[in-house]
Order: sequence, then structure tokens, then C-alpha cells
Amino acid sequence: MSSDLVIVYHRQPYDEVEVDGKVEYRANKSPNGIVPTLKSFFGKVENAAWVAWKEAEDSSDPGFDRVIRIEDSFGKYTVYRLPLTPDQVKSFYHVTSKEAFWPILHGFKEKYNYDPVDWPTFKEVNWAFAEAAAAEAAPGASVWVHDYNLWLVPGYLRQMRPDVRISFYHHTPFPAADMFNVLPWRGEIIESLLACDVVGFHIPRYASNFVSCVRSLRDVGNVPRIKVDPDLMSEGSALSDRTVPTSIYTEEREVQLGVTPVGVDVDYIRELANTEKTDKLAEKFRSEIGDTRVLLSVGRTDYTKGGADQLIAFERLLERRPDLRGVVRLLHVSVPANRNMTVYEPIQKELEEIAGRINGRFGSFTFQPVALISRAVPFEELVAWYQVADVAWITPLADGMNLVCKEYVAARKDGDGVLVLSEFAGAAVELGAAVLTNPFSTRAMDFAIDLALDMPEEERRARMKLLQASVEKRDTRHWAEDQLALLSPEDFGDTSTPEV
Ligand code: GDG
Repeated sequence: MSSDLVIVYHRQPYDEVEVDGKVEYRANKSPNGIVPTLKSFFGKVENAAWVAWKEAEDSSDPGFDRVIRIEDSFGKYTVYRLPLTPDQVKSFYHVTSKEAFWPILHGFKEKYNYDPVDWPTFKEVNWAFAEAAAAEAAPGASVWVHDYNLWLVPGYLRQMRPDVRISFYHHTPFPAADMFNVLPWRGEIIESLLACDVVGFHIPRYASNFVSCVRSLRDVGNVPRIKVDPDLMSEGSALSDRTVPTSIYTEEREVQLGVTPVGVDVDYIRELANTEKTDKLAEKFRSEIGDTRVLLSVGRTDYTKGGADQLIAFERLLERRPDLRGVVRLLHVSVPANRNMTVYEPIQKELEEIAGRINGRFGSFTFQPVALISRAVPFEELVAWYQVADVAWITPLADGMNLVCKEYVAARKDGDGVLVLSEFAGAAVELGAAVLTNPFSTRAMDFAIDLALDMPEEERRARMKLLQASVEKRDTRHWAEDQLALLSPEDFGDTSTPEV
């Protein structure tokens, strides 16, 4: 009971390596993504802890070290490791979270798989996370819970520790009531979220959708709304809204709705883009690709990321425009999910089939139009590719935010390059200067990629300048400040805005 801030996130914030038979804990290898962003809070709050799971054969193993102290480049912090058995991990994460919640959050009712869900196990695991957070939190501490796989933690934690401030952040979209209410556990989930002091989302639309779900299940009276910051409103794009709800008042408390889009670490990406190593890599890639133009697509192998539709759009591009055959290439980095998640196997197969077909149709002995990379690429390499690619083609069918598009913009130290971005990525509300497109329309996809490839340099640079200003303005530091203000308002000032 000693931490002023407890972060509850399922992934461990370090890598465990065995050196000469002894276990050592090291900072996670991946310098990008959400884990380092969350870890940056350890430099801001002295007594902080992180609760994660650690897969263990037997959760009652007395030799298991639950609480460990870590010291890495981010600071000193405590990690509370919950021993979960492989069966618990499979049931709570791979099945309930990924097969039932994930498709609904992203609007894919047809992928929703109810049958294998074991709800008691999901509750048991969430209870264990809540117990660990309750054990770590100092009196009046802030507990910051992340993502839908821990939806029930706030409700349990409130019962155990009424004194703590609870904030919950959604990294995914939050759907409207007619989609969310497919979940038969909707009442329990919403009641748990209403036990929070703050419920956080990337963009205004998700907060409005959350209110629609709450209203469908209980009467919450008037919900105040304010005007959306013009920076978060790409005029006319699919996810843009003009107003946003600020709080829900229940009999027990005010639940603040925090809208703070996650950003990327612009300084770090720039620094990396400016190293000799990255420069050399970029030079090497440029000389390898010669005169060909590169379209770059990066994302996890997931049906929400729209990889198959994008490959098909690329095939249409080569069919429609013979002038581009042998001239344009697609570098498609699609990182497969954890090996235990069979749900993603068909999509991997589909990507391989389409890429193979395109290469068969339009390739030669010396030229393959699609390079499908099905493994994680080191981040320096990715940053070098970001600098070399003429177009970043990011067209998810649904995406809470999407950090790849922001990384691409941050890495373009030459001020050139085109971003083609799906309107259904949360990032689209901030990045109106991108070529926004609708991945559900073949015509819109074709129009966007033509526009990107034919765009005059002056326009490319003008758009990139605006994009860079947005990405710089809302970087990880900005997100961290907003989050700290929400987590601990007395210490970080008044965050309220006048009502409209
Ligand atoms: C969830 C939400 C939301 C990808 N391939 C490689 C690689 N990556 C890195 C990217 C980026 C990260 O993974 C992916 O972040 P995204 O935001 O694009 O997507 P999700 O993983 O789905 O994240 C999403 C996010 O949470 C944050 O709230 O934006 O909407 O779904 O940083 O660079 N990194 C390396 N090699 C790769 O091959 N090193």
C-alpha cells in the first residue's frame, strides 16, 4: 500500500531475460507503442507501480515472486505480477477479450463469437487485477486502468478501496449502443465503468457513443456537452463531431469523460530519424528501390486493419493504370498476433494469397510489386522506411487512434511524403490535412491513391507541414500532461471548460 499511481495494464513493462542462469529484468525492447508511453509516467510520479499478468503453470506456486522492483531507463518502479495459468490467459484474453469484445468494439458483429466465452473466468481474472491494484495503492492514490480486457476492474476496485481515484482509458473505439448492447454482459460492464472518476477515450465520438450506451441502460439525466476543440474536428470526416459530453452524474458520483488522443514521441522519432545509422539505412533502401515509388502500409495482422481490402485496391491500381506497372511497389508490413490466437490465422492466409496473386500477375523475375513482411521490423528500420516511402497508406476499417500514421509524419524530416488515411481511424479527426478516404468504398480508395501518387510536390509539402504541426502539438508529452491532470486534478489545476 505505497504507490501514489498504479497503472493496471495487462502487458509487463519489461523484458525478462536469463543471464548465466539468473533472471534479469530489462526495459522493453520496443521503443514505440503504448508501453513506453505509459512508462514515461514513472519519471513524473515518484511512487508508482504497474500491475500486469505473468503466465505461470500454477498460480499458487509459493516460489513465485509477485512483487518485484524494477530500475530501468524510465525510473524505479514496482511491478505487481499476477500469476495467471495458461487456461486463464486463454479464456480471459484470447477468447473473451479478442473473440467477443474486440469485434464488437470495432463494429464487426459477424465476427463476434459468444459460445466459447467463460464469463466466470473473466470475472475472476478481473477481480485478481483489482485485488492487486488495491494492495499496491496508497491511501487516496490514483489507479489508472487500461483497455477493455480489464472492464470489470473499476467496479471491483471501488468495492475494495472507496478512497482511490479510478481512471479508465480505452485504446479502442467505443461503439454506439446498438452495437455495444450485443454484449450480454453490457449491464455489468457499464456499471463497472460508472464506478470510475474518469473514463477516457481518444476522440469525442467515442465519448458520445459511451453516453448512448449508458443511457440505454440507466437514466442519467442531463449530460453536459461542450464544443469540440477545432483541432479535433476534420470537417466532414466520418468520426468528427461538433460537441462532446463532459460528465455523467450518477447518484454516487460525477464520472468525468476525458477525451485525449494518444500521440507519439515526436522528439524520440526525430532523434532516431537523425542518427547516422538510420540515415545509412534510408540511403541503402533508396539505392535498393532505385526509381520505383514506394507505398508503405504497417499494422498488426487483424481484420480491423483492412489489409486485404488495401491489397485488393493495390491490385486494382495496377489493373487501372498500366503506366504504374513496374514503377510502384507496396511494402506491406503485417505483424502477426501472438501464436495462441487462431482467430487471426485466416486473415494472414488471405493476405498471403492476395499478395501472391498480385506478384504472379504483375511481377517478373526481377520485380515483385508487393513485399509482404510478416514479422516485426526493428523500429530504426521502420523509421528509415517512413523516410523513404512516397506514400504511407493507412486504411483501417476501424481503429481507436492509429499511431503508425503519426509516426510516419513525425519521421518526415524532409517535409515531403503523402499520408493516405482512413476516415475510420481515430487519428483522422486530428489529421484533416491527410488524404482522408473511406475504405468501404472502392471508388474512394481508388481516388485517394491516385490523388496521392499524382500530387504535386508543393501540395505534398503544404499538407505535410500541417500534419507535422498537429502531430507535434499532440505528442506523448501533451497526452501525459492531460492524463496527469485527469488522474490528479488537485495537483495539476482545473481542467474544466465552460458549457455550451
Ligand atoms: C491500439 C489500438 C491505438 C507495428 N509494426 C511494427 C511496429 N509496429 C508498432 C507501430 C506502432 C504500434 O506498433 C501500433 O500501434 P497502432 O496504434 O497503430 O495499433 P494497435 O497495436 O492496434 O494499438 C490503436 C493504440 O492502441 C494506442 O492507444 O492507436 O487504435 O488498436 O507504434 O510502430 N513496431 C516495430 N516493428 C514493426 O514491424 N518495431
